[in-house]
Amino acid sequence: SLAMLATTAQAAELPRVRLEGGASQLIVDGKPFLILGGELGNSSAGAEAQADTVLPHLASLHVNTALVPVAWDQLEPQEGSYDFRVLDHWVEVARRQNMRLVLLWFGSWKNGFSEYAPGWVKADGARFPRARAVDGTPLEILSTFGEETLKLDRRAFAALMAHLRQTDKQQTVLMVQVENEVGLVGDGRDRSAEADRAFNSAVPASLVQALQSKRGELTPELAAHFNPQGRNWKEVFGDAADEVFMTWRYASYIDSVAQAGKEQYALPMYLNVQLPAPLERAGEYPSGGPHPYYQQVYRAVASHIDFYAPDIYWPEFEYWVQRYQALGNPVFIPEARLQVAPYNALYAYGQARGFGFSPFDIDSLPAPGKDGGQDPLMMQVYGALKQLGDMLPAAQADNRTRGMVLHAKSPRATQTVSLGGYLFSGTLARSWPEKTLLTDDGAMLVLESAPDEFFVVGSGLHVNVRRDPDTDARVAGISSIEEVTRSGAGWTVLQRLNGDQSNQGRQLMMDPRQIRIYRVRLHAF
Ligand code: N0T
Repeated sequence: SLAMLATTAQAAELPRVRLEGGASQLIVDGKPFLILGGELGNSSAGAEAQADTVLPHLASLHVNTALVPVAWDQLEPQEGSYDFRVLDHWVEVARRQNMRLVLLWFGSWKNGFSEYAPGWVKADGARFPRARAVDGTPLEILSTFGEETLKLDRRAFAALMAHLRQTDKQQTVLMVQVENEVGLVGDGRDRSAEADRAFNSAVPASLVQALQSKRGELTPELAAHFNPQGRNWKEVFGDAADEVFMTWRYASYIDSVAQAGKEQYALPMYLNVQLPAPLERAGEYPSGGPHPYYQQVYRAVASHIDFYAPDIYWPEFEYWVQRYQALGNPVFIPEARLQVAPYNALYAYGQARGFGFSPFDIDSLPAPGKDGGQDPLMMQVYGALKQLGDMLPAAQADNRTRGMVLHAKSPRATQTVSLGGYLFSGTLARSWPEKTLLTDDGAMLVLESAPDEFFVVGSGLHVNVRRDPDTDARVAGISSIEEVTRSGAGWTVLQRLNGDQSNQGRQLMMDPRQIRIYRVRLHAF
Protein backbone atom coordinates (compact mmCIF):
# COMPACT_ATOMS: atom_id res chain seq x y z
CA SER A 1 0.00 0.00 0.00
CA LEU A 2 0.93 3.66 -0.09
CA ALA A 3 1.84 3.76 3.57
CA MET A 4 4.19 0.82 3.13
CA LEU A 5 5.81 2.48 0.14
CA ALA A 6 6.38 5.62 2.17
CA THR A 7 8.09 3.65 4.94
CA THR A 8 10.45 1.91 2.55
CA ALA A 9 11.27 5.17 0.84
CA GLN A 10 12.02 6.73 4.21
CA ALA A 11 14.31 3.93 5.32
CA ALA A 12 16.37 4.38 2.18
CA GLU A 13 16.58 8.16 2.48
CA LEU A 14 20.13 9.32 3.25
CA PRO A 15 20.88 11.72 6.08
CA ARG A 16 20.95 15.29 4.82
CA VAL A 17 21.70 18.72 6.20
CA ARG A 18 19.40 21.69 5.74
CA LEU A 19 18.62 25.15 7.05
CA GLU A 20 15.07 25.45 8.37
CA GLY A 21 13.82 28.86 9.50
CA GLY A 22 17.41 29.87 10.28
CA ALA A 23 18.03 26.71 12.31
CA SER A 24 20.42 23.98 11.22
CA GLN A 25 19.05 20.48 10.90
CA LEU A 26 20.44 17.07 10.17
CA ILE A 27 17.57 14.99 8.85
CA VAL A 28 17.89 11.30 9.75
CA ASP A 29 15.13 8.80 9.00
CA GLY A 30 12.93 11.70 7.94
CA LYS A 31 13.23 13.86 11.05
CA PRO A 32 15.66 16.28 12.71
CA PHE A 33 18.39 14.54 14.66
CA LEU A 34 20.33 16.51 17.27
CA ILE A 35 23.93 15.33 17.52
CA LEU A 36 24.96 15.22 21.19
CA GLY A 37 28.48 14.49 20.09
CA GLY A 38 31.98 13.83 21.24
CA GLU A 39 35.22 13.36 19.32
CA LEU A 40 37.62 10.68 20.46
CA GLY A 41 41.22 11.37 21.31
CA ASN A 42 43.54 10.54 18.44
CA SER A 43 44.79 7.28 19.95
CA SER A 44 41.48 5.99 21.25
CA ALA A 45 40.06 4.38 18.11
CA GLY A 46 42.92 2.59 16.39
CA ALA A 47 42.19 -0.88 17.79
CA GLU A 48 39.08 -3.04 17.71
CA ALA A 49 39.02 -3.73 21.43
CA GLN A 50 38.96 -0.04 22.33
CA ALA A 51 35.41 0.19 20.97
CA ASP A 52 34.22 -2.19 23.70
CA THR A 53 35.21 0.19 26.47
CA VAL A 54 35.10 3.62 24.81
CA LEU A 55 31.63 3.50 23.26
CA PRO A 56 29.77 2.24 26.35
CA HIS A 57 31.59 4.93 28.34
CA LEU A 58 30.38 7.59 25.88
CA ALA A 59 26.84 6.22 25.92
CA SER A 60 26.84 6.46 29.73
CA LEU A 61 27.66 10.17 29.31
CA HIS A 62 24.54 10.65 27.13
CA VAL A 63 26.68 11.11 24.01
CA ASN A 64 24.52 9.90 21.11
CA THR A 65 27.08 10.31 18.32
CA ALA A 66 30.81 9.61 18.38
CA LEU A 67 33.24 11.26 15.97
CA VAL A 68 35.71 8.51 15.15
CA PRO A 69 38.83 8.62 12.96
CA VAL A 70 39.38 6.16 10.13
CA ALA A 71 43.08 6.04 9.25
CA TRP A 72 44.19 5.47 5.67
CA ASP A 73 47.29 3.53 6.79
CA GLN A 74 45.13 1.06 8.71
CA LEU A 75 42.51 0.80 5.98
CA GLU A 76 45.00 0.09 3.20
CA PRO A 77 48.06 -1.52 4.82
CA GLN A 78 49.21 -2.79 1.42
CA GLU A 79 48.51 -1.04 -1.80
CA GLY A 80 45.13 -2.12 -3.16
CA SER A 81 44.11 -4.38 -0.25
CA TYR A 82 41.66 -2.96 2.23
CA ASP A 83 41.05 -4.01 5.81
CA PHE A 84 37.72 -2.96 7.33
CA ARG A 85 37.91 -5.03 10.51
CA VAL A 86 38.51 -2.19 12.97
CA LEU A 87 35.81 -0.03 11.39
CA ASP A 88 33.27 -2.86 11.22
CA HIS A 89 33.71 -3.61 14.89
CA TRP A 90 33.28 0.02 15.88
CA VAL A 91 30.08 0.25 13.84
CA GLU A 92 28.77 -2.94 15.40
CA VAL A 93 29.48 -1.78 18.97
CA ALA A 94 27.97 1.64 18.22
CA ARG A 95 24.76 -0.07 17.09
CA ARG A 96 24.62 -2.15 20.24
CA GLN A 97 24.95 1.06 22.26
CA ASN A 98 22.25 2.71 20.17
CA MET A 99 24.78 5.30 19.07
CA ARG A 100 25.55 6.91 15.73
CA LEU A 101 28.94 7.69 14.23
CA VAL A 102 30.52 10.46 12.22
CA LEU A 103 33.65 9.17 10.50
CA LEU A 104 36.76 11.31 10.10
CA TRP A 105 38.81 10.39 7.04
CA PHE A 106 42.41 10.81 8.09
CA GLY A 107 43.77 10.36 4.55
CA SER A 108 46.47 12.47 2.92
CA TRP A 109 46.44 15.00 5.77
CA LYS A 110 45.67 15.22 9.46
CA ASN A 111 46.48 18.59 11.08
CA GLY A 112 48.53 19.54 8.06
CA PHE A 113 50.84 16.53 8.31
CA SER A 114 50.63 13.23 6.46
CA GLU A 115 51.23 10.87 9.38
CA TYR A 116 48.16 8.77 8.61
CA ALA A 117 49.11 8.02 4.99
CA PRO A 118 50.21 4.38 4.61
CA GLY A 119 53.90 3.61 5.11
CA TRP A 120 54.22 2.54 1.47
CA VAL A 121 53.04 6.02 0.45
CA LYS A 122 55.36 7.83 2.82
CA ALA A 123 58.35 5.74 1.71
CA ASP A 124 57.99 6.59 -1.99
CA GLY A 125 58.81 10.28 -2.36
CA ALA A 126 59.12 10.01 -6.13
CA ARG A 127 55.65 8.59 -6.72
CA PHE A 128 54.04 10.53 -3.86
CA PRO A 129 55.86 13.89 -3.79
CA ARG A 130 56.19 15.99 -0.64
CA ALA A 131 55.55 19.66 -0.25
CA ARG A 132 58.85 21.51 0.05
CA ALA A 133 60.29 24.23 2.23
CA VAL A 134 61.85 27.41 0.79
CA ASP A 135 65.30 25.75 0.85
CA GLY A 136 63.97 22.72 -1.03
CA THR A 137 63.77 20.36 1.96
CA PRO A 138 60.91 17.83 1.59
CA LEU A 139 58.33 18.13 4.40
CA GLU A 140 56.32 15.50 6.26
CA ILE A 141 53.44 16.81 4.20
CA LEU A 142 52.25 15.28 0.93
CA SER A 143 52.11 17.82 -1.87
CA THR A 144 48.71 18.73 -3.30
CA PHE A 145 50.43 18.33 -6.69
CA GLY A 146 50.91 14.57 -6.26
CA GLU A 147 48.66 13.12 -8.96
CA GLU A 148 49.21 9.54 -7.85
CA THR A 149 48.60 10.57 -4.25
CA LEU A 150 45.25 12.07 -5.19
CA LYS A 151 44.36 9.03 -7.27
CA LEU A 152 45.03 6.63 -4.41
CA ASP A 153 43.45 8.77 -1.69
CA ARG A 154 40.34 8.91 -3.91
CA ARG A 155 40.43 5.16 -4.43
CA ALA A 156 40.77 4.38 -0.73
CA PHE A 157 38.06 6.84 0.25
CA ALA A 158 35.76 5.43 -2.44
CA ALA A 159 36.41 1.93 -1.09
CA LEU A 160 35.47 3.13 2.39
CA MET A 161 32.22 4.72 1.19
CA ALA A 162 31.31 1.70 -0.95
CA HIS A 163 31.87 -0.53 2.07
CA LEU A 164 29.55 1.65 4.16
CA ARG A 165 26.87 1.61 1.47
CA GLN A 166 26.94 -2.18 1.48
CA THR A 167 27.19 -2.79 5.21
CA ASP A 168 25.44 0.13 6.90
CA LYS A 169 21.81 -0.20 5.89
CA GLN A 170 20.81 1.08 9.34
CA GLN A 171 22.69 4.32 8.78
CA THR A 172 24.73 4.13 11.92
CA VAL A 173 27.20 6.39 10.11
CA LEU A 174 25.57 9.79 9.60
CA MET A 175 28.23 11.95 7.97
CA VAL A 176 31.88 11.96 6.98
CA GLN A 177 34.58 14.55 7.53
CA VAL A 178 37.05 14.54 4.63
CA GLU A 179 40.67 14.87 5.89
CA ASN A 180 41.37 16.78 9.09
CA GLU A 181 42.46 20.39 9.67
CA VAL A 182 44.35 20.61 6.40
CA GLY A 183 46.86 23.24 5.37
CA LEU A 184 50.58 23.70 4.99
CA VAL A 185 52.39 23.99 8.31
CA GLY A 186 55.71 25.84 8.53
CA ASP A 187 55.50 28.12 5.54
CA GLY A 188 52.65 29.86 3.77
CA ARG A 189 53.13 27.98 0.51
CA ASP A 190 54.44 24.77 -1.01
CA ARG A 191 57.79 25.62 -2.67
CA SER A 192 58.17 22.50 -4.83
CA ALA A 193 59.10 23.24 -8.45
CA GLU A 194 55.63 22.34 -9.65
CA ALA A 195 53.96 24.53 -7.06
CA ASP A 196 56.20 27.48 -7.91
CA ARG A 197 55.38 27.07 -11.58
CA ALA A 198 51.63 27.11 -10.90
CA PHE A 199 51.99 30.03 -8.50
CA ASN A 200 53.63 32.13 -11.20
CA SER A 201 51.03 31.21 -13.84
CA ALA A 202 47.56 32.63 -14.38
CA VAL A 203 44.91 32.16 -11.72
CA PRO A 204 42.19 29.90 -13.20
CA ALA A 205 39.59 32.14 -14.85
CA SER A 206 36.77 30.11 -13.30
CA LEU A 207 38.01 31.01 -9.81
CA VAL A 208 38.35 34.72 -10.62
CA GLN A 209 34.86 34.72 -12.13
CA ALA A 210 33.30 32.88 -9.22
CA LEU A 211 34.78 35.39 -6.76
CA GLN A 212 33.85 38.32 -8.96
CA SER A 213 30.23 37.22 -9.08
CA LYS A 214 30.25 37.40 -5.25
CA ARG A 215 32.05 40.73 -5.17
CA GLY A 216 29.64 42.42 -2.76
CA GLU A 217 29.62 39.47 -0.36
CA LEU A 218 33.33 38.68 -0.10
CA THR A 219 34.75 38.46 3.42
CA PRO A 220 36.72 41.57 4.39
CA GLU A 221 39.94 39.52 4.38
CA LEU A 222 39.39 38.37 0.79
CA ALA A 223 37.97 41.65 -0.50
CA ALA A 224 41.00 43.54 0.85
CA HIS A 225 43.30 41.59 -1.49
CA PHE A 226 41.23 40.62 -4.51
CA ASN A 227 42.20 42.28 -7.79
CA PRO A 228 40.40 40.55 -10.69
CA GLN A 229 42.45 42.56 -13.21
CA GLY A 230 45.64 40.77 -12.24
CA ARG A 231 46.98 37.65 -13.94
CA ASN A 232 49.19 35.50 -11.69
CA TRP A 233 48.50 34.74 -8.03
CA LYS A 234 50.60 37.58 -6.66
CA GLU A 235 48.81 40.08 -8.87
CA VAL A 236 45.31 38.84 -8.11
CA PHE A 237 45.67 38.20 -4.38
CA GLY A 238 48.54 40.45 -3.29
CA ASP A 239 49.82 39.75 0.23
CA ALA A 240 47.31 36.92 0.62
CA ALA A 241 48.56 35.15 -2.53
CA ASP A 242 50.54 32.39 -0.79
CA GLU A 243 47.65 31.29 1.32
CA VAL A 244 44.90 31.74 -1.27
CA PHE A 245 47.01 29.65 -3.63
CA MET A 246 47.24 26.85 -1.05
CA THR A 247 43.54 27.25 -0.36
CA TRP A 248 42.79 26.65 -4.02
CA ARG A 249 45.08 23.60 -4.09
CA TYR A 250 43.64 21.93 -0.99
CA ALA A 251 40.07 22.76 -2.06
CA SER A 252 40.52 21.17 -5.48
CA TYR A 253 42.24 18.06 -4.13
CA ILE A 254 39.78 17.44 -1.31
CA ASP A 255 36.78 18.09 -3.50
CA SER A 256 38.03 15.39 -5.82
CA VAL A 257 38.39 12.95 -2.90
CA ALA A 258 34.88 13.81 -1.71
CA GLN A 259 33.49 13.35 -5.21
CA ALA A 260 34.98 9.85 -5.45
CA GLY A 261 33.37 8.99 -2.12
CA LYS A 262 29.99 10.47 -2.97
CA GLU A 263 29.85 8.49 -6.20
CA GLN A 264 29.77 5.41 -3.98
CA TYR A 265 27.63 6.67 -1.13
CA ALA A 266 26.39 10.23 -0.85
CA LEU A 267 26.45 10.92 2.89
CA PRO A 268 26.83 14.57 3.93
CA MET A 269 30.52 15.52 3.80
CA TYR A 270 32.12 18.43 5.60
CA LEU A 271 35.54 19.91 6.34
CA ASN A 272 36.90 21.03 9.70
CA VAL A 273 39.64 23.55 10.27
CA GLN A 274 42.24 24.80 12.69
CA LEU A 275 41.28 28.44 13.12
CA PRO A 276 43.88 31.18 12.89
CA ALA A 277 44.64 32.79 16.23
CA PRO A 278 44.69 36.58 16.23
CA LEU A 279 47.85 37.94 14.55
CA GLU A 280 49.04 34.47 13.50
CA ARG A 281 50.51 34.18 10.00
CA ALA A 282 49.60 31.49 7.47
CA GLY A 283 52.01 28.62 8.13
CA GLU A 284 51.88 29.25 11.89
CA TYR A 285 48.38 27.91 11.50
CA PRO A 286 47.93 25.49 8.57
CA SER A 287 47.95 27.61 5.41
CA GLY A 288 45.08 26.88 3.04
CA GLY A 289 42.42 25.42 5.33
CA PRO A 290 38.76 26.44 5.03
CA HIS A 291 38.80 29.01 7.87
CA PRO A 292 36.41 31.90 7.26
CA TYR A 293 38.85 34.42 5.76
CA TYR A 294 39.22 32.64 2.41
CA GLN A 295 36.47 30.03 2.68
CA GLN A 296 34.75 31.49 -0.37
CA VAL A 297 37.58 29.99 -2.43
CA TYR A 298 36.55 26.55 -1.16
CA ARG A 299 32.94 27.37 -1.91
CA ALA A 300 33.86 28.32 -5.47
CA VAL A 301 35.82 25.11 -6.06
CA ALA A 302 34.54 22.30 -3.83
CA SER A 303 31.01 21.55 -4.95
CA HIS A 304 31.02 18.11 -3.27
CA ILE A 305 31.52 19.51 0.21
CA ASP A 306 28.20 20.16 1.95
CA PHE A 307 29.47 22.53 4.61
CA TYR A 308 32.40 23.81 6.67
CA ALA A 309 32.71 23.44 10.41
CA PRO A 310 35.04 25.14 12.92
CA ASP A 311 37.13 23.42 15.59
CA ILE A 312 36.90 26.03 18.32
CA TYR A 313 39.65 26.08 20.96
CA TRP A 314 39.97 29.86 21.12
CA PRO A 315 38.09 31.94 23.72
CA GLU A 316 35.91 33.83 21.21
CA PHE A 317 33.51 30.92 20.70
CA GLU A 318 30.52 33.00 19.59
CA TYR A 319 32.59 35.06 17.16
CA TRP A 320 33.75 31.99 15.22
CA VAL A 321 30.31 30.41 15.16
CA GLN A 322 28.89 33.62 13.74
CA ARG A 323 31.57 33.92 11.06
CA TYR A 324 30.69 30.43 9.81
CA GLN A 325 26.99 31.21 9.87
CA ALA A 326 27.56 34.41 7.91
CA LEU A 327 29.06 32.31 5.11
CA GLY A 328 25.89 30.22 4.92
CA ASN A 329 27.06 27.16 6.83
CA PRO A 330 24.77 25.12 9.05
CA VAL A 331 26.06 25.09 12.62
CA PHE A 332 27.96 21.97 13.61
CA ILE A 333 31.01 22.14 15.90
CA PRO A 334 33.08 18.98 15.36
CA GLU A 335 35.72 19.92 17.94
CA ALA A 336 35.46 22.17 20.98
CA ARG A 337 37.68 22.72 24.00
CA LEU A 338 36.50 20.21 26.57
CA GLN A 339 36.97 22.37 29.68
CA VAL A 340 34.49 25.04 28.58
CA ALA A 341 32.38 22.80 26.34
CA PRO A 342 29.38 22.46 28.68
CA TYR A 343 28.89 26.24 28.52
CA ASN A 344 29.65 26.78 24.84
CA ALA A 345 27.30 23.92 23.93
CA LEU A 346 24.33 25.84 25.33
CA TYR A 347 25.20 28.77 23.07
CA ALA A 348 25.63 26.45 20.05
CA TYR A 349 22.26 24.71 20.44
CA GLY A 350 20.30 27.61 21.93
CA GLN A 351 21.51 30.79 20.25
CA ALA A 352 23.15 29.52 17.04
CA ARG A 353 20.46 26.83 16.72
CA GLY A 354 23.02 24.25 15.63
CA PHE A 355 22.32 20.57 14.98
CA GLY A 356 25.43 19.32 16.69
CA PHE A 357 28.30 19.96 19.04
CA SER A 358 31.23 17.74 19.90
CA PRO A 359 33.94 18.34 22.51
CA PHE A 360 37.33 16.92 21.56
CA ASP A 361 38.85 14.15 23.70
CA ILE A 362 35.44 13.30 25.12
CA ASP A 363 36.61 9.85 26.20
CA SER A 364 38.91 11.46 28.77
CA LEU A 365 35.90 12.49 30.89
CA PRO A 366 35.43 10.49 34.09
CA ALA A 367 32.58 7.99 34.29
CA PRO A 368 29.31 9.20 35.87
CA GLY A 369 29.71 9.75 39.61
CA LYS A 370 33.44 8.95 39.56
CA ASP A 371 34.61 12.52 40.07
CA GLY A 372 33.89 13.03 43.76
CA GLY A 373 30.33 11.79 43.29
CA GLN A 374 29.76 14.27 40.45
CA ASP A 375 28.60 13.65 36.91
CA PRO A 376 30.71 15.50 34.32
CA LEU A 377 28.99 18.78 33.42
CA MET A 378 29.05 17.83 29.75
CA MET A 379 27.05 14.75 30.60
CA GLN A 380 24.62 16.91 32.56
CA VAL A 381 24.14 19.21 29.56
CA TYR A 382 23.45 16.30 27.22
CA GLY A 383 21.19 14.69 29.81
CA ALA A 384 19.12 17.87 30.04
CA LEU A 385 18.89 18.30 26.26
CA LYS A 386 17.83 14.68 25.97
CA GLN A 387 15.00 15.42 28.40
CA LEU A 388 13.83 18.31 26.22
CA GLY A 389 13.62 15.72 23.43
CA ASP A 390 11.77 16.68 20.21
CA MET A 391 10.73 19.98 21.79
CA LEU A 392 14.23 21.30 21.13
CA PRO A 393 14.62 20.86 17.35
CA ALA A 394 11.03 22.02 16.87
CA ALA A 395 11.69 25.15 18.93
CA GLN A 396 14.99 25.79 17.12
CA ALA A 397 13.23 25.75 13.74
CA ASP A 398 10.50 28.06 15.11
CA ASN A 399 13.06 30.57 16.39
CA ARG A 400 11.92 29.91 19.98
CA THR A 401 15.36 29.20 21.49
CA ARG A 402 18.13 31.47 22.70
CA GLY A 403 21.41 30.94 24.47
CA MET A 404 24.32 32.73 26.08
CA VAL A 405 27.66 32.00 27.65
CA LEU A 406 29.63 34.13 30.11
CA HIS A 407 33.11 33.75 31.61
CA ALA A 408 34.84 35.67 34.38
CA LYS A 409 37.16 37.04 31.68
CA SER A 410 34.38 37.83 29.17
CA PRO A 411 34.54 41.33 27.74
CA ARG A 412 30.89 41.74 28.77
CA ALA A 413 29.60 41.24 32.32
CA THR A 414 25.96 40.98 31.22
CA GLN A 415 24.37 39.38 28.19
CA THR A 416 20.81 39.91 27.08
CA VAL A 417 18.59 37.93 24.72
CA SER A 418 15.01 38.61 23.65
CA LEU A 419 12.43 35.85 23.46
CA GLY A 420 8.65 35.66 23.64
CA GLY A 421 8.25 39.34 24.50
CA TYR A 422 10.78 39.33 27.34
CA LEU A 423 14.42 40.31 27.73
CA PHE A 424 16.54 37.81 29.68
CA SER A 425 19.73 39.33 31.09
CA GLY A 426 22.32 36.98 32.55
CA THR A 427 25.28 37.77 34.78
CA LEU A 428 27.63 35.35 36.54
CA ALA A 429 26.28 34.18 39.90
CA ARG A 430 27.56 36.11 42.95
CA SER A 431 27.41 35.38 46.65
CA TRP A 432 25.21 37.37 49.01
CA PRO A 433 26.00 39.62 50.75
CA GLU A 434 29.72 39.66 49.77
CA LYS A 435 29.00 39.75 46.01
CA THR A 436 32.02 37.64 45.10
CA LEU A 437 31.82 35.44 41.98
CA LEU A 438 30.53 31.94 42.74
CA THR A 439 31.75 30.55 39.43
CA ASP A 440 34.06 31.43 36.53
CA ASP A 441 31.63 30.23 33.88
CA GLY A 442 27.91 30.31 33.30
CA ALA A 443 25.59 29.61 30.40
CA MET A 444 22.00 28.92 29.55
CA LEU A 445 19.68 27.77 26.81
CA VAL A 446 16.19 29.30 26.92
CA LEU A 447 13.29 27.61 25.17
CA GLU A 448 9.85 29.19 24.88
CA SER A 449 7.44 26.30 25.41
CA ALA A 450 4.16 28.25 25.56
CA PRO A 451 3.17 31.92 25.87
CA ASP A 452 4.84 33.20 29.08
CA GLU A 453 6.40 29.78 29.80
CA PHE A 454 10.10 28.97 29.34
CA PHE A 455 12.41 26.04 29.95
CA VAL A 456 15.88 27.21 30.93
CA VAL A 457 18.80 24.77 30.89
CA GLY A 458 21.97 26.03 32.45
CA SER A 459 24.25 26.80 35.32
CA GLY A 460 26.07 29.67 36.99
CA LEU A 461 23.92 32.63 35.93
CA HIS A 462 21.64 35.01 37.72
CA VAL A 463 18.95 36.08 35.28
CA ASN A 464 16.80 39.20 35.36
CA VAL A 465 13.69 39.46 33.22
CA ARG A 466 12.22 42.62 31.76
CA ARG A 467 9.51 43.22 29.21
CA ASP A 468 11.00 43.72 25.75
CA PRO A 469 10.19 47.37 24.94
CA ASP A 470 9.95 46.38 21.27
CA THR A 471 6.94 44.22 22.19
CA ASP A 472 5.02 46.61 24.45
CA ALA A 473 5.48 48.93 27.41
CA ARG A 474 4.10 46.61 30.06
CA VAL A 475 6.00 45.61 33.20
CA ALA A 476 7.25 42.05 33.53
CA GLY A 477 7.45 39.81 36.56
CA ILE A 478 8.20 36.24 37.56
CA SER A 479 5.18 34.07 38.37
CA SER A 480 7.08 30.93 39.36
CA ILE A 481 10.41 29.15 39.05
CA GLU A 482 10.53 25.38 39.33
CA GLU A 483 13.38 22.97 38.94
CA VAL A 484 11.95 20.12 36.87
CA THR A 485 12.85 16.73 35.48
CA ARG A 486 11.24 14.71 32.74
CA SER A 487 8.97 11.85 33.74
CA GLY A 488 7.32 10.10 30.82
CA ALA A 489 5.39 12.59 28.73
CA GLY A 490 5.30 15.19 31.50
CA TRP A 491 7.53 16.94 34.02
CA THR A 492 8.03 16.40 37.73
CA VAL A 493 8.77 19.37 39.96
CA LEU A 494 11.87 18.73 42.08
CA GLN A 495 11.82 22.05 43.86
CA ARG A 496 10.16 25.48 43.72
CA LEU A 497 12.65 28.32 43.95
CA ASN A 498 11.35 30.99 46.31
CA GLY A 499 12.57 33.66 48.72
CA ASP A 500 16.36 33.65 49.05
CA GLN A 501 16.54 31.20 46.10
CA SER A 502 14.79 33.66 43.76
CA ASN A 503 15.98 36.91 45.31
CA GLN A 504 12.42 37.40 46.59
CA GLY A 505 10.83 36.55 43.27
CA ARG A 506 13.02 38.88 41.24
CA GLN A 507 15.67 36.60 39.67
CA LEU A 508 16.29 33.15 38.34
CA MET A 509 19.32 32.12 40.40
CA MET A 510 20.89 29.06 38.83
CA ASP A 511 22.94 26.52 40.66
CA PRO A 512 26.57 27.58 40.08
CA ARG A 513 27.82 23.99 40.03
CA GLN A 514 25.23 21.76 38.33
CA ILE A 515 23.33 21.92 35.09
CA ARG A 516 19.63 22.02 35.89
CA ILE A 517 16.35 22.45 34.04
CA TYR A 518 14.19 25.30 35.27
CA ARG A 519 10.62 25.98 34.20
CA VAL A 520 9.98 29.68 34.49
CA ARG A 521 6.55 31.26 34.21
CA LEU A 522 6.37 35.01 33.60
CA HIS A 523 3.69 37.66 33.46
CA ALA A 524 3.33 41.21 32.17
CA PHE A 525 0.89 43.86 33.34
C1 N0T B 1 42.85 19.14 16.88
C2 N0T B 1 43.20 18.37 18.15
C3 N0T B 1 43.49 16.96 17.68
C4 N0T B 1 49.63 26.60 19.66
C5 N0T B 1 44.29 18.89 19.03
C6 N0T B 1 43.43 21.41 17.29
C7 N0T B 1 42.52 16.83 16.52
C8 N0T B 1 42.79 18.09 15.77
N1 N0T B 1 43.66 20.23 16.57
O1 N0T B 1 44.22 18.19 20.26
O2 N0T B 1 44.79 16.77 17.23
O3 N0T B 1 42.67 15.68 15.75
O4 N0T B 1 41.85 18.26 14.78
C9 N0T B 1 44.43 22.44 16.90
C10 N0T B 1 44.51 23.52 17.92
C11 N0T B 1 45.76 24.29 17.68
C12 N0T B 1 46.40 24.75 18.95
C13 N0T B 1 47.76 25.36 18.66
C14 N0T B 1 48.34 25.93 19.91
